[in-house]
Amino acid sequence: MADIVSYSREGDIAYITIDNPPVNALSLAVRSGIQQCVRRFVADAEARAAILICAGRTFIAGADITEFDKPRQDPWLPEVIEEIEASPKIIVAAIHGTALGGGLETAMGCHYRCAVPSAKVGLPEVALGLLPGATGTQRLPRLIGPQAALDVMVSGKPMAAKAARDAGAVDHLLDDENLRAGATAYARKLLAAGAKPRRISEMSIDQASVGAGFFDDYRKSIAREARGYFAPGQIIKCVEAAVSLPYKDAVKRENELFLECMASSHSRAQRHLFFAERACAKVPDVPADTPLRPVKKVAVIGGGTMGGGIAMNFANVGIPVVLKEVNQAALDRGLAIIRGNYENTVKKGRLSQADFERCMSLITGTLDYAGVGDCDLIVEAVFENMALKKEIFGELDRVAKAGAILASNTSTLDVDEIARATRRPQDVIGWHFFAPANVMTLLEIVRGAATAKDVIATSMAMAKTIRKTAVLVRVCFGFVGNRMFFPYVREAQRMLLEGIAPERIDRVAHDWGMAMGPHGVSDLSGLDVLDKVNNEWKQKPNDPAYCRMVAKLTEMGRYGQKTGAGIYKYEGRNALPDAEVARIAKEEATRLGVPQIEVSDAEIIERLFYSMINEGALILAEGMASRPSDIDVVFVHGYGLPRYRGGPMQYGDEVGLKNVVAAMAKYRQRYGDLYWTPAPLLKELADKGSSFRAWSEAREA
Ligand code: 3H9
Repeated sequence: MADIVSYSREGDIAYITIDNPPVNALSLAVRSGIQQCVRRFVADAEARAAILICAGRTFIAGADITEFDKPRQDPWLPEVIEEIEASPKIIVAAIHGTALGGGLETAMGCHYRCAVPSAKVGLPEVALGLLPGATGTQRLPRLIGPQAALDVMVSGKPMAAKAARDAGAVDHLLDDENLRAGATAYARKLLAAGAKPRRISEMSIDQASVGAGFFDDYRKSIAREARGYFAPGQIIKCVEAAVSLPYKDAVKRENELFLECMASSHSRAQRHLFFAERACAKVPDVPADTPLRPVKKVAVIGGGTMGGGIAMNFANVGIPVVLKEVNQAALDRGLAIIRGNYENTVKKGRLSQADFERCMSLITGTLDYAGVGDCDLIVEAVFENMALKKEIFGELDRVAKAGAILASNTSTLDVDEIARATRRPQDVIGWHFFAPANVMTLLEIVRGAATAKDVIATSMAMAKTIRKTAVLVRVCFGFVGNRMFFPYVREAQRMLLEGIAPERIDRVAHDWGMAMGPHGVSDLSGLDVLDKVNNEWKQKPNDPAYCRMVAKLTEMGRYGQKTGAGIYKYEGRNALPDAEVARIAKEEATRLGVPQIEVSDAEIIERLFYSMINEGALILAEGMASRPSDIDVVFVHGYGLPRYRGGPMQYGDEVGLKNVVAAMAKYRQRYGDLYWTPAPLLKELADKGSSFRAWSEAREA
């Protein structure tokens, strides 16, 4: 096997080549390899310059994230970078692919940086709840100025090579993609010009740009986006240290702040999600090399808000879509909504006029089922009614070409029953989009009992094509997301009856990190919709108080935001507490014998989330989701859970399953067995002092 880091020389140019697929992450072997090669270069009298270059698809993509949960092993990256920089002979970083995190930090330890035009550089540590802890927070502000460096580090967004060169993060943009030849020519040019090692740590920082109040203003400017997150504030502190302390002291400070990030629950959660989002693309019993069915043309049945949003996803990536509606007026309305959505995006400057026209030209309409006969994928997106869906699938069975994938955008219904309306259940699958379908990143893909493996593989691949994060689940009422969301809403509803103000429940959930509290979300989705779902649920809990206020307010025509009143009353989109709702809740509570109680904020969180976690444990034991981390991806992408919580199952692990079960015991005593009996898997793991993660790792091993 070739060395992970190797040293070679051609004439007076040495090459330090890293070859650690897939992304040249800075594992221990890479760090020591670089260190040894740098020492060899320094000692090599024939070598006048070295080029640090990577094999494979990319320059170093950062520290090896898999090592973060293990004890630290030396040489630690900052030491290696210091050694690179200390070299008395010049070292040039040759960048292709993505130089990210520790990768860019390593490149900034080099004396010069060149990049091919397609390369990108960035410091995305913030997305992992971390900061660039290998001197990145000290070097980048010296190279491109404090403000620009903060923007790069706080957003985590990579810069394209040209922008990086213009900003000063990269010194030289190569003419073409020929990395080795270009970097060699650049190194020779530097030598010819008598270039000396240029050490960023010795550069001064642009103090003038950092006036009084600069950092406070910066904090304010990111407050909304960074709400609840730990790392952005730490990054700002690092840059404050960069401008106010000598380099060495500031590096020490960076290290302290980095270790605080590393030890935070936020970083554990965000690192968990990094791997969770990659794991969910892998289906245990569907091999990665399963041949895919070609998807060149798509049909969407139903041009309502959901159908329109779904159609946009395909048009956005250049796939022609036929929208099928029942009459011309409905079709015109559907196409007008799509046009309006695109026009808004153009107005906001996020879509060019040409792209708008291209997208619109890809979407056509039809009133006849025959119009979808040549489509490779047909997504039904009519409202949630089994009889209607079965009728449509019967039609599709008649008109769709052989091998077409027939997908239902159902949020709760039995995909197997829908499949039975056709003579090709192997081609039928659920594609559960989340509203607004052109914006939300989650796609729950529901495999039926008979769904063919290549239909699953093609669906997962198509999800990626239309830039969705797909999670594969099995058939049960509400699938994974909604099934776990029901207990959350159930508890929020119960608390309403118990006399707890909805705005307080929502505030506590929001402070915990939810994009919106349960009552606000219920009003947004529509109480009538929730009520309909409850009524369709064959195994609805036998409890007259279950979601009583949803039913009551629906009866009163208070459907939520769309009718200007629901749990809240609305002035535009502004939700206002409504004394009338409090009165009705009290009246219903009296009728149902629900006592009025006081609860702590901690209880609100426990009841909302532990009920959800318990349902998750049932789902895992039943095999409805493949992994706890898949469930976490569903909630972060589809239900507004903050990334820094990592999802409900990760949150359970973080709290400790023992503590979850202990809290549930309290509520079981108060409310009885119906809702608060711990799922056998949850109890078993809690008793063993184990976690969902450990359970999952043992199963995958
Ligand atoms: C850091 O650098 C800290 C320092 O500041 C301080 C240290 C003291 N480590 O995404 P893909 C795996 S923090 C380990 O599917 P793509 C990934 O899990 C780091 N593994 O490919 C996957 O494995 P599998 C800062 C990693 O082409 C495989 O590689 N850097 C790492 O769509 C392919 O990945 C970052 O945050 C890693 N660093 O995208 C960059 N990176 O095949 C993180 C990837 O088994 N990485 N893997 O599922 C990325 O953003 C993308 O992976 C990248 C490629 C853009 C590079």
